[in-house]
Amino acid sequence: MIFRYLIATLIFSTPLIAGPAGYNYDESKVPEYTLPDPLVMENGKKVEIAAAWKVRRDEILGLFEEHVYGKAPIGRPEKLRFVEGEKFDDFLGGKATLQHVRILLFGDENGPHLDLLVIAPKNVPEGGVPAFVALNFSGNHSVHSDKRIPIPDSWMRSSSDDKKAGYVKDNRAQEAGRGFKKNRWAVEKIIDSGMALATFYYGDVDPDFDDNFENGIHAVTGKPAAGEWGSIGSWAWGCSRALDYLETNDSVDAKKAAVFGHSRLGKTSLWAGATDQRFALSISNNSGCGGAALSRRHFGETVERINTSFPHWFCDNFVKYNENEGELPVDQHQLISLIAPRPVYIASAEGDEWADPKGEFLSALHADPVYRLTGTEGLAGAKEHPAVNTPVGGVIRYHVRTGKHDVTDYDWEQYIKAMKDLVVNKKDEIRAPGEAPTILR
Ligand code: GTR
Repeated sequence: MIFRYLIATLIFSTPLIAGPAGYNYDESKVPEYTLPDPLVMENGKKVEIAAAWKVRRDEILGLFEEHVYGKAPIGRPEKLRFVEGEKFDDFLGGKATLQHVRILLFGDENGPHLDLLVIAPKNVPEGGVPAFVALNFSGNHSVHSDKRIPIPDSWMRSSSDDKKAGYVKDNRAQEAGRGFKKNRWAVEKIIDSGMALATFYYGDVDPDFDDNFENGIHAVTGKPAAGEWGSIGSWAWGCSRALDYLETNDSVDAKKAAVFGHSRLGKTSLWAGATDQRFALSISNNSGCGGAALSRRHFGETVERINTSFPHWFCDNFVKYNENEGELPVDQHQLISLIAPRPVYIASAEGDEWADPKGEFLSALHADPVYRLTGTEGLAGAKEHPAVNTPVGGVIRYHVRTGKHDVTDYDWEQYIKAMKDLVVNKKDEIRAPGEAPTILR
């Protein structure tokens, strides 16, 4: 009896932390740190007017390229070509269309390609509807069980559960995986809100394993130099190619496109929003270390751990900051600042300590001065990490929801609302402060 009591006490008194042991999950153990000021130039000069932000922005962008994500060695390939499949108009009981589009990255049918699944409302107004450009982890066919969605032929990573369930076999997606991630995709809510979803499998651009950059897009562009893109940089580049296509699609208003990703793909969506200013909104869901979370806080995942577990994600120079975050010339609040003054949404989950929810909020808070300087209301006065399920902010929005590392309907409801407020109705529209040019978007 006493023994049972002891066991129960042990189980229930040990905090349930979602993350590997041996890392810091204790707020009191966060080291003292000083963040680089996004509004102070490398030469020490303060950026005081919005017009000067562009110069500082270029500087910060260069630092992220050189030290964190790596510079993309190519932009839009000259021979980029789109092959549109049939557009079915009976999707979701006839209220939506479904179309498969192959983006031939270098125009060659046998060369690298990215398959985009475009789901749009059937009746679209002149000029098209706003769209979520979203990276997916497990293939377009995993997003919805419709049999017409092609199964990817690219290399696919798989968990032991995915293998057991037969979703992935020998690193190839299988028919059995049709729709197996649909709980993460609020397809019907998106359509009912008059918006489109354009999604692609990130592994089409670059396979997510340490292959010494021999496959995917790196096989074409060559082994990256120390300051050139890793996989995250290439996935973000893929988001831009998806947007290139959407600019040609009549159902979509490509000027109202949000880039969305979860976890490692949330790191990617922030980098995509930073590097491609055509994105009207950038959404990072539970992106954590190397995404929205401040590296210097040393809470949950660390730079050393991420570079060790995933050596292919960032550029080689990033390794210099393993256990050495204080020397980083930037921190992740400056990644958010690169998106200013365009809207950004950062979302955390309470049970996702590994991603450091508070550190994700603090990035938003420390990017706020840039959003204000560039004429927006930024976080709209929010100063403290908010209570769960209480979204805060203006053009910078943030929420921490209950639950674990995941994408839920609650998250999508907030993103759809942000899209309506910030992209469609421009409710939090940029005001014109004294000397600022009206719009820097
Ligand atoms: C984890 C990694 C995180 C996060 C996550 C994911 O293993 O440590 O940074 O990116 O994977 O992408 O699912």
